[in-house]
Amino acid sequence: MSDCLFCKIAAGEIPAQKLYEDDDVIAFWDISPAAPKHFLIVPKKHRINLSDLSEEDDRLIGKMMRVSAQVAEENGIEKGYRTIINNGADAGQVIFHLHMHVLGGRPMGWPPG
Ligand code: DGP
Repeated sequence: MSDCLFCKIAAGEIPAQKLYEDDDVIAFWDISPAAPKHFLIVPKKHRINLSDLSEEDDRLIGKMMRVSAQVAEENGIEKGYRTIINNGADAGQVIFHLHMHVLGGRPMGWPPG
């Protein structure tokens, strides 16, 4: 999508501090971290959020989950981290390109706010 920030980051048109990239997904540090380690896993395909997925995306979502664990381990938070998808404005989604937050490096409370 031409006017999407995360599409532009995925295409290399806007810089980000990349942690991982392959043909399907990219991971980069969140610009506004909510934990000592906070990165995002983003599919390169434009999907608005979970509600925008179809069956053809099943492998992609599986890869996002696996890559989150790999990048967490590479960045020293494998003993405990939280993955979050803010799905829709009421859940706090502000960037309408699907992304998974991965947060670690501090104790996490429950329930989340
Ligand atoms: P959400 O509220 O789930 O839509 O989270 C969007 C996240 O995206 C938020 O934690 C801040 C992050 N973010 C927004 N703009 C940029 C950017 O230009 N670069 C990076 N690295 N992260 C961004």
